[in-house]
Amino acid sequence: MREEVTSFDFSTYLALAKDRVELALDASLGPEQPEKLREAMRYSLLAGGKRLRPILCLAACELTGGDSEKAIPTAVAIEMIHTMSLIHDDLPAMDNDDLRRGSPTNHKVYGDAIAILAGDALLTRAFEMVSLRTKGVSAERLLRVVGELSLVSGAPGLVGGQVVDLECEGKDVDLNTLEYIHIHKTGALLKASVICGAIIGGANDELLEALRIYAKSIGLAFQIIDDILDVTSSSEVLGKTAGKDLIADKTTYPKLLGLEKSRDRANELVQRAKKVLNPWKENASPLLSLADFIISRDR
Ligand code: GRG
Repeated sequence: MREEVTSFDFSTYLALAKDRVELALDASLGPEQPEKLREAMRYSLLAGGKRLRPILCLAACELTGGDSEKAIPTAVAIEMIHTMSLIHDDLPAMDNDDLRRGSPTNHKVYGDAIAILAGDALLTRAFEMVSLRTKGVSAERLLRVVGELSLVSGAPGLVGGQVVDLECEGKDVDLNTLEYIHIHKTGALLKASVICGAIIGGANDELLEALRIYAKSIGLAFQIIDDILDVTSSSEVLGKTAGKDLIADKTTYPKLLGLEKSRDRANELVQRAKKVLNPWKENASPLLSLADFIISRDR
């Protein structure tokens, strides 16, 4: 008898998932008025990007055996929160950058005031996506998702991480503080992406706990690689200004540990993330490959 060989084709999975997310993002913005606000929201939301967070959300929902179509509005919401955080992060009062996703930053095109308001509108639209535009998911699960997204967006998540990051510029920062910044500023939304997808799919407590460890580990690994790419890559490849951490005098993993040890740390975290999903490995190929992608990516 011939043994059936099933291998998971990650690049096809990634390309299909990305197309699915792009279509949903495009459909998510209606005829917002005034026109300028609508343009500014679309400009950044549809500017490309890896779409890693919504893809993680859909993959986590699939792992639970849930219908990932029901997680699409949440996946879009998460990309909206991510995009608004990039718009605000690039403002002159924050990181002051003029290149994002290979194009001029939102405020460079629309001005600071509209960029701030486009970010605000994307953030609030995210909560509309989950609460009003999701079909076939219980109110109890949606409320849990709204709770996760509220926490991750605010002081206990991105905002808190950003404040500590800004306060630490030009100062000596130890590894604990650096991890605090990374976990809040970057890791939290990656983690919420996985957890929200799993909640929509109906994950039990055991799987949710494993996914929390998986997501926390890949979230930190993601930012370590981001720090490394800032030093080793170019603005053309990254689509954002390379070497920015050095210019802004920020503490990074490579600065504290060196490149090799930073890579080792990211590798360890990804191995840990994959190990915790062992009991579900039959159905976890997308999440396992996404963990590998996070450290092998070049942008
Ligand atoms: C959410 C209310 C609210 C406020 C935002 C400005 C701010 C507060 C936080 C900054 C968060 C930030 C920009 C963190 C950096 C995260 C990061 C590494 C972004 C790059 O992610 P990629 O590589 O980008 O996934 P693409 O373009 O591929 O989506």
